[in-house]
Amino acid sequence: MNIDDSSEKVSTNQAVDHALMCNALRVLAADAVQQAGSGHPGMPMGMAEIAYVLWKFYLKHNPKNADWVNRDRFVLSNGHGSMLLYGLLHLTGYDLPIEELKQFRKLGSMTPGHPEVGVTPGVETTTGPLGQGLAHGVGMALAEKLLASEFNRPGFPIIDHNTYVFLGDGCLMEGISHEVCSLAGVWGLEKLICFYDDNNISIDGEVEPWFNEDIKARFKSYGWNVMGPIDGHNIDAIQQAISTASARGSDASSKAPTIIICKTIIGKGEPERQGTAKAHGEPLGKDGIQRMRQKLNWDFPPFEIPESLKNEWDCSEYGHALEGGWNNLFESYKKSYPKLASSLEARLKNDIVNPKELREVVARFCNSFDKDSESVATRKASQNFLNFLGPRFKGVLGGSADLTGSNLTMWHGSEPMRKSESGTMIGNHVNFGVREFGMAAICCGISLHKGFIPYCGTFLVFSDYMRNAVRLAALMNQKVIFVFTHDSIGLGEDGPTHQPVEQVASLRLIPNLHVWRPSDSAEVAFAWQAAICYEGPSAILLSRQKLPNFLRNKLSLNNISKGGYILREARKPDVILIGTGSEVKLAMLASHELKKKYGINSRIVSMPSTTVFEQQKRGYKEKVIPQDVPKMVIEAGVTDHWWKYKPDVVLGINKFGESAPEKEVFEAFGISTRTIIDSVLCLTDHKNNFGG
Ligand SMILES: Cc1ncc(C[n+]2csc(CCOP(=O)(O)OP(=O)(O)O)c2C)c(N)n1
Ligand SMILES: [Mg+2]
Repeated sequence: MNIDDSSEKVSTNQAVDHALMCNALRVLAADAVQQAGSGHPGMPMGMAEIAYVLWKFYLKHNPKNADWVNRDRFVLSNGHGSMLLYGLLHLTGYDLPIEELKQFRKLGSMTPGHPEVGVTPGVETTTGPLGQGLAHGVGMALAEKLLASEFNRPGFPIIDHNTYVFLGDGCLMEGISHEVCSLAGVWGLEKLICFYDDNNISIDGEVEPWFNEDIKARFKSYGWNVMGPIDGHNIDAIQQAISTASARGSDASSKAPTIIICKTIIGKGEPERQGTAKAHGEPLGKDGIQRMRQKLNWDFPPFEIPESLKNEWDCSEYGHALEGGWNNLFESYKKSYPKLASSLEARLKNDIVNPKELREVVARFCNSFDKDSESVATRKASQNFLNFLGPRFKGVLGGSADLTGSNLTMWHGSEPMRKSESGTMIGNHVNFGVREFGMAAICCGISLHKGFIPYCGTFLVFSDYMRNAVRLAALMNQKVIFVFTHDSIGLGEDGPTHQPVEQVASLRLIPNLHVWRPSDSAEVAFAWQAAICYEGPSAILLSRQKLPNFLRNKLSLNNISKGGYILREARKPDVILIGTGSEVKLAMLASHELKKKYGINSRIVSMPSTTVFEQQKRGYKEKVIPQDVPKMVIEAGVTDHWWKYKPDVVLGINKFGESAPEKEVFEAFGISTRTIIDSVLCLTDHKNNFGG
């Protein structure tokens, strides 16, 4: 093996039997899949050499402190090969005992079918949905570059790490890989180093008939540094490639991410299945396991790794020294730049927005506009709020998928994020281009890295494009704020392709995701506050059209954060009108008329977040929506979601919209004060009494 002196970590121990080291990974994976009765042995067996060289000789990490802030990030985007990662974590000394590998894919184990962040120490992100791990990697590399640009000082490369991604054919077939690799190219993320497992196989067989593009040319056109193809089983070739790639990574002027194309044989080591789709996703079987042991000359029983090999694999001491060196550097940085150091420390703990200060910002904002007079679209109210929020808190990082002027995600201090001449990154608002899915997944990666609260915008109807990334953010409990504007048929003339009807309800189906649909400026501010304080992801749904601001007393103002509250009380209500977003205005208008013309008392419940309302105490919920009073819900979307509140009427839209000006579309669908009044009259039997 050709050892590069510049690498601190490369062992000069020529006596190490590299084949044995790699086979330890291979066999662990095959045995664990065999024991589990399901799983994917092919990828770990095919990428064993690449994984070995990277983890043993290059990856900067400390197994005894998986959260060390300046560690290199490792992402297994082809997450079906989870056993490769578990093997690596176990062997290098993470808190992942062999018993856990024996429990692969079992309930409650630390080794779930696909890697899950928060379950296994050392797993940086949840992968399995192909292509998204790569996007998380891009987000992590972007976060690294932004933090380095903000906090590093001459002689103090405090934030300075690589992001390594393993990916397969499947990841590159997925459209999201195009979105995010294009961005990584223009951003010049030189510390992003990807390994493409070019094994010519996916589940359906040899990939030529469905995946035949020129990957080299594709990545060159993105502006990447493309290396290979190399023999992905040749230790020297892999080592040389990583040396070159990481040397470029430490030179900001190279300004290009790297992809190393590695020709590999899936399932290498099992002579009958290797190189075929049969190796991809099923246990090798008793015979296959035996054939593998014979072929690899591996005489040890399942889950037994010889002590000498284990010692050679262990990176604990190396990691301890590495982090120690960094700690010393950080101590002197602290002395030279105490303010920067403490702000960086807070940022990396995700202590980005102080809740008390945030409450003050919300209060100041709520005092800044004239209630009951102004008419402002909630998307504009959101921008107004960001103008209060932005200057107070660094680390809130915005962006939009080419709809900045519509989503109003920029505030007066926003600077478009750009790569500077010297290769550093400037700015705090990201132009993601028309790449909704990539944007959402990149934001998830930024959040996983730590240091920022990312928020990103597009039209609500396109939330479907990014849905699985929103789902992963929810699964991982990452604080990403999705700003979805143009939240109903109220967007008007753009018509049914752009008018969301099922999206509000369908977002509410995602566990952990807090969905907010505010009705006016105050609710917008409280939605932002809630989203920033909530540890998981939130979606804030905003109107294109102008809406009035409502008067509130202090109690109802504070109750906004409960997700649903009494906005207008009526003594002994005859009916309760429940509305969200732009439809609260209609409920208010109807309520006035019901009282004036028919003497009907109506209570208005504004429900900006059903998700959050449902988490409130039973007593509170029953007080706001008692069972024994007739109820009507008004929301310009599909109605299914609402029946669980046992309303008498749900006024909504169970078909696609129409292209016409806002007011006409609302009228055409009967989302109007007239319909509300008529329904209430029927509901309360006033129709007969009043002859209506
Ligand atoms: C988005 C998504 N679609 C489908 C799958 C199911 N799936 C898992 S692995 C795989 C094939 C991937 O091929 P490749 O990346 O080449 O993996 P290899 O067989 O080489 O290990 C598929 C379709 C998935 N995990 N994610
Ligand atoms: Mg493949």
